[in-house]
Amino acid sequence: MNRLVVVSNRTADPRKPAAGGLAVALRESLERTGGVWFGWSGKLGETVDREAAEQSDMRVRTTGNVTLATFDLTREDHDTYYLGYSNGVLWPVCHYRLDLAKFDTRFAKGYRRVNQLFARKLLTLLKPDDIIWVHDYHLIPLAAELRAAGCKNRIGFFLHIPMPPPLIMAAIPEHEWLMRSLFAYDLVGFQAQSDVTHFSHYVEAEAGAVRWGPNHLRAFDRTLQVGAYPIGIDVEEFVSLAEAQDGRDMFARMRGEYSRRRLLLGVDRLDYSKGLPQRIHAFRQLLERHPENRDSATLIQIASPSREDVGAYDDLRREMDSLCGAINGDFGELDWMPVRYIHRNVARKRLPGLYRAGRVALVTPLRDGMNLVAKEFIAAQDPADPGMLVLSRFAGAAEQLKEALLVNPYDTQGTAEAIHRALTMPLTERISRHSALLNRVRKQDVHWWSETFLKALAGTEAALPKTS
Ligand code: ADQ
Repeated sequence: MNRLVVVSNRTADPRKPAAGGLAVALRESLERTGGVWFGWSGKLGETVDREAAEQSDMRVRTTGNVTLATFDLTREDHDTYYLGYSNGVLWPVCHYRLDLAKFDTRFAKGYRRVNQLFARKLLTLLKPDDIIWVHDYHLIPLAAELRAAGCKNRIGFFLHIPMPPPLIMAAIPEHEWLMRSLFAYDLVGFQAQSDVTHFSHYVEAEAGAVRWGPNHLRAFDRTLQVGAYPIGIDVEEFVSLAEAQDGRDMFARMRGEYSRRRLLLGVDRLDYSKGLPQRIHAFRQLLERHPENRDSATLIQIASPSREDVGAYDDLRREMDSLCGAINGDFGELDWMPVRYIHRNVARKRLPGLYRAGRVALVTPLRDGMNLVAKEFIAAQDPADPGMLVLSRFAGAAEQLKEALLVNPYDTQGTAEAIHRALTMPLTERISRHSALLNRVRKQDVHWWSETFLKALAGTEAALPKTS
């Protein structure tokens, strides 16, 4: 059995409860194959001397059957590769926010340099028949760097964020290099079919790629397998969290506190891609257009702090403070505040209980690779009296979750009407929509996701069309 080597910007100990869905998904394959998870430690090395930093040892820790290997970055590498290029160029552009992108050749250089560093360090750990799975936008050129150093292993890549349409991608000065780099992988997975389409259109238009059977593209003298592998959640883990003491306590507290009112929920990282100001505007319209919801509906918006050292996030924080303050000032009563805005993280064990107390979830990003909150909300509901999901059509999850109320978050009035419909939806309709949604969330869970991707990666050569 080939050993699995996972590479991502940050690693997580898969045995720790707070490790999150990705770690849970990969745990099984890592344990089964005695695998390695390799990435940045999250720490900045003391030294300012890059050469010394490069030679500094990796931290390699093996627990059970799984090895975690991490290394530190220098401050400059962190500022250019992580803050500058990954989160200041790729994140905004992939979320269609060219206005927020900061194109700077220093960032591009740092991004390439750190990918080369990842490659050099990773090569010291690799065995010839390891299967390598690289994650996300921080590491697009990693396989190309590995190949340049002679690596022949099978390498797959999964992009957790959206692939933008060709003309948006083309705004990145290094777009051609980035997209060409993807052809060094054997399999490239995206969240949604629309991402696959954008990528195919890009390489067809910009690189003269030809389609090679249903799942292959040929360009730059290589044949690449591509596909949509929508990431899911660990439904069983989520249900057991909902049933555990913390989950039940949270549910009882919320139901007690809001017994007279219907609860609307928003749970996000405070990120401009999540459409938070637009959501507050839509909720305001709801109160204006349907005053019967005043005093009877409360929106709890949790927005966990995120990337606070990237400038665009400061503006968003200020905007949210001001919008929530204004709506509470204009509509609030002595015993009712329309919005409870909480700029903090909520412990993972409390989320299911909170979701279950919600009558409506507002998952309305302007653009999102997938959005796992939508799936977590569905998994946490009581099937006999489920809450309703209002979901942006621009979230990757919308391709799968058709029975949610799909909205265009830029359309404030339309979103307000959908929220009203969700709040007033009859029980029978809620039950039938929820049961269809839950089926799909269960079937295509996070285990399905990792197994399907890894199976396709293992079979990439056999899957090559005969004509190639
Ligand atoms: P994120 O943009 O971080 O991830 P998302 O999928 O919404 O987005 O959430 C990831 C996890 O964070 C979920 O498990 C959720 O419960 C948790 N979370 C979010 N807000 C929280 C809060 N305020 N408090 C506590 N926990 C919170 C990227 C892409 C997504 C894609 C994921 C996985 O942007 O589109 O779904 O990766 O591929």
